[in-house]
Formats: sequence, C-alpha cells, structure tokens
Amino acid sequence: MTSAQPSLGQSILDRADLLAQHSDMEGGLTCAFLTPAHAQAQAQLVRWMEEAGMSVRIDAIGNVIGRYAADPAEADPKVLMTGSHFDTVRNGGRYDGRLGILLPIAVVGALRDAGIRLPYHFEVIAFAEEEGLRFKTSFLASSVLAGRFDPALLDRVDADGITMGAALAAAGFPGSGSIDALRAAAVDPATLAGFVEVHIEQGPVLLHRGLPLGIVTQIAGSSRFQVRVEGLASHAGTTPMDMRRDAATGAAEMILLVEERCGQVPTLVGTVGQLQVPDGSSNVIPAACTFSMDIRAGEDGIREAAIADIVAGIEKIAARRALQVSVERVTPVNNAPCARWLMDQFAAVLKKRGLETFELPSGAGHDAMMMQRITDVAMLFVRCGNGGISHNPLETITEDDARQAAEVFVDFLRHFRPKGG
Ligand code: HGY
Ligand code: MN
Ligand code: MN
Repeated sequence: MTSAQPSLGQSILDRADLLAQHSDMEGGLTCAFLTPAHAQAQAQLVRWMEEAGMSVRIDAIGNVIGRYAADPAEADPKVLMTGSHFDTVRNGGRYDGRLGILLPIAVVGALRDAGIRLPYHFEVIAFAEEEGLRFKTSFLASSVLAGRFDPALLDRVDADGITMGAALAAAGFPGSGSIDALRAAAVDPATLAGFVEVHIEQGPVLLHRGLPLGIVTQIAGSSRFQVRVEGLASHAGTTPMDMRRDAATGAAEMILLVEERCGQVPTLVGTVGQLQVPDGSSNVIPAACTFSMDIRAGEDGIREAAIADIVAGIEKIAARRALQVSVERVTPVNNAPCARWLMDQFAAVLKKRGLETFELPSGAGHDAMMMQRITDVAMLFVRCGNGGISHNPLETITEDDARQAAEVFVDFLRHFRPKGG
C-alpha cells in the first residue's frame, strides 16, 4: 500500500463507519434482515469484495460470498472460509460481526496488491442474518450454508406480519425464497478446509489483561424462548389484590426466577431482553404478558438443567397464580468447541509476532457455531474498548488492534496448513 492510503487498521475502521451509515434508525445503527439498510450494506460489501479482487456471489438467504481464488497451479484446492454477520441488534455497535467481514476483505486486498496467491480458495462470507432481530431466529444465514435451514421458518412473521418467505421473495435473491434454493445453498463439507472467524470480543477479558488478541477455545451453547403468560383483564381500581389474575406480576416473578437460577452456576447466564404487556392500559390489570428468555452456559448439561428447572418453575408460578403459560422454544444451539489444530496455527503466528497466546471461551454466539456442525472452526477475538461493552453503540476497537489482527490474519493465511498437512 502507498503512504497516501490509510493503514490496514484505519481502513477497516473507516469502512465500519461507512457501513454503519446504512441504518434502519436515525442516530444509531440498526440493520435488520432484508430492510432497505440491509440491502444497501449488502451492495456495499459486494463492491468492496470485488474491489479487493474477489469473485462474488449472493446465495438464497442473502449471504455475500467473495472468493479469492487459489493459485492456478494448485491441482485440487480446498476452500478455507472466514466471515461473520452484517446484520445488527437494535441500536448496536459497528464492529459486532462486521469486523469479521471487513478485516478479511482488507487482508485479501493486501494479498492481491502484494501479488500473493494462496494454495487454497479463500472465501469471505458476509452472513446476512445472525442476530435474530426481525424474525426471532438464531444463526439463520449460517444455518443455510451449513445445510441446517428449517423450512418452517419461511412462515414466521415479523412485527408487521410479513412472512420470511415473502420478504425473501421480495429481496430477489437467487431462488427467491424457495425451499429448494435454500437447500441448494448448503456447502459440501468435503470441499472445506475449515472456517475461521474474527470477532470483537464483546467483553472485558482482553481489555483487563492488556492484550489485543485472544484465541477462542469454545463458544457457549444457547437456548432462546418466547414466553406468553395469560391472566384476566379487570378493573385496576375495583379488583382486590387477592382476587387478581395479573399476567404481568406473574411474569415478573418468572423473570426473577431466571435471574436467581442462572446466578447459581459460573458460566450460566439468563437474560430477559424483551418484555411486553400487549395492548396494556394503565388502569387495566394485564391480561397478557410476553417475554423472551435467553439462557447460555459453557456446558450443554448445565444449560439444559437450568432450563428444566426454569420451565418447571414458570409452570408452578402460573398454576399458583391461576395463569396460563406457554413456553415456545426456538431451536437451541449447542456448545461449539474450536479445533485445536486451527487454534495452534493462530497461536504459532501470535508467538512469532511476540504476542501472548491467550485463550478464552466465548459467551456470545457466533456464525462459527453453526459452521462447526460441518467443519473445524477457530476464532480470533479482538480487544473491545470502553470497558468491553457490546450490543451497544459504545462498542469500540482501536486502529492498532485492528492492524495487529489483520497482520496476524495475513500470517495465518500464508502459513495455513490443512488438517494433518
Ligand atoms: O446473541 C449473541 O450472542 C450473538 O451476538 N447473536
Ligand atoms: Mn451480536
Ligand atoms: Mn456477532
């Protein structure tokens, strides 16, 4: 690169700023699946991938897949994949997911500029949906690539009653939302050499240790639920306290149960991030209350035991308060271990560059979890500033950490050896 161009690190941060300009909201970043902002971000990513020297395709769920083709001298090259998601949570940060797309695009551009070809096809995937904001899904885009797409999801509706199938058809991707096209978008695991994901840590561990980078050991499994509690609407002024069937106070007790049970075991966490009294009025006892539950742990058994206790507890609270309750479970994603042979290759690069080889588990979910169902995976975490805050506009990284991560990634790619190779 010439000195007139921004550094590798700065160019990644600059592009994160540019991409964040495509938002569903004023004054913050929200990029939900298949909104106009999402389409603009997708088109921008296509352009950047092409400029970096990749051939680009869009699959049936809207993933943008850029390929930096292997050295033509290679007889039967496999595919090493990387990538992360470009959708966001509501009013989220600009690096969650996007760093794992923009950094490899910058790296491919640098390789191309230096005339370096790799002995394998290197694919950068911008996953169209991971956060579940619009359709309350989980790992939607990577599930298509991993051949795990659930066709029932096409009937799921968003807050405006639009089905996922209709939204996909309107988006006009290849296949226009047909189940066959979504199935055909799965990659053949036999062609893959592995999947590696760069991601902002989204927590304070690296920051507190003074380390720019960390190697992920495993990704905590997670389960999500939608709970609906039903009671009886009645007059707020005339119904005695002991004669109420109040859905909201029942839900409050259930939420406290989630907090209490998940506080009992290290690595176990439980969150109620959505809570509504549909059609509520200040002078009417709530007839219904709905809430989400997100439960995670470093071990599947710990998570499952907590879920069993919480669901039983919710039913007990509902029975005691004469409420009805339904607990709808979104497909859980189990704990995903990272592959030691890939972690070791990242560690060798860090060591060579004089960096500490620090390993840490991920409490957040990542596209790598779904890809781990079909291939070996590894993740490189980049230090998160501002106390480690994420899923928040305050999420930040430094130019120097982005540069170091990109340089490590270049070295990793240049020295990558397939499993057993
Ligand atoms: O919720 C998660 O862990 C991810 O960021 N979607
Ligand atoms: Mn996220
Ligand atoms: Mn993410």
